[in-house]
Amino acid sequence: MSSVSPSARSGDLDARLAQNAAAIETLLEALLSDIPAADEITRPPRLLAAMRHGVLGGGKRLRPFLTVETARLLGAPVEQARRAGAAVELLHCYSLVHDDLPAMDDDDLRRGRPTVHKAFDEATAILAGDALLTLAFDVLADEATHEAGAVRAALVTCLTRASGLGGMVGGQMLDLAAEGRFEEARGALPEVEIRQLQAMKTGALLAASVEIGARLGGADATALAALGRYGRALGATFQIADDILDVESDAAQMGKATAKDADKGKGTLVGALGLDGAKRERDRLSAEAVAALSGFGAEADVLRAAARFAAERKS
Ligand code: GRG
Repeated sequence: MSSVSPSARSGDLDARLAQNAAAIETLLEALLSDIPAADEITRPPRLLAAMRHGVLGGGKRLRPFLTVETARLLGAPVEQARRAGAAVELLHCYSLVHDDLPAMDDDDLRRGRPTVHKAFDEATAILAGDALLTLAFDVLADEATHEAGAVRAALVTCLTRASGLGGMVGGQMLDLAAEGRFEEARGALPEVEIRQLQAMKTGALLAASVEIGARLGGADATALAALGRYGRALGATFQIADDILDVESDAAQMGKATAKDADKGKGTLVGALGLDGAKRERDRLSAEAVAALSGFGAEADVLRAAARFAAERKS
């Protein structure tokens, strides 16, 4: 099995993102083929088509990029790193499919295309999300992702904790509550609660993308702690950049509706800190992510560049 080249540098971040995205696309395509996996009975064509619509042909693939590049830093085999990255991307795509549903954000556009419930129907979109979620754990639990059962179990636990009750799904629940869905609107959330909500809803999965790469590469406790700090700061950077883009960008640029947060009275750090304050905080968090990597050499430059990309991204 080949290792990912340790010679990558940050200057070519765009090229590295594109190269990683292409490799992940090929793998996702294979995982979503119409040939049933061992022990599956059949793959219903409409469900599979909806899953493929929700996953293939779009997205920055930032999460698998983080997994693969963190694993590369620690010398893990690239085939294993890509499988783990694909699992995270499948889970991310499930969250987008469900987030777009009428009962959630009710969006018609995602990645510049009709959302899954628009292209198919609501029941199919719910099931497509469910099946993407379970497929993500199927991929992590497979021996092809790592030969050691204990490592595979650690990857599964990491993704579960990041994406479930006390992570992304919990964060989504807090977000819906902040919109005043379940009680009378209660005014703007305090900044500390906004930060916690965002750490759960968006930050946890980005941090887990890094941690999964680190665990796959056999990181020791010191490296795990540093990469944990990096992942959490990068996740917070990414979300505050999203809040800023929601205000400053348009739907054509983002491939999804914008200006929705303020419309719904959602608590965002732009609301709490003002636009200029939010930009300063975004840049501070991005610098914090870079600083967390001080114990690594030039081979971590691509991760440093990813933290800057999270702050500076335009879509
Ligand atoms: C419905 C369980 C459930 C969870 C929803 C992820 C999420 C939680 C909602 C998405 C809403 C949203 C726009 C959050 C802001 C940050 C974010 C996750 C943006 C989308 O991620 P990108 O920019 O998307 O990486 P691509 O399309 O590039 O993969």
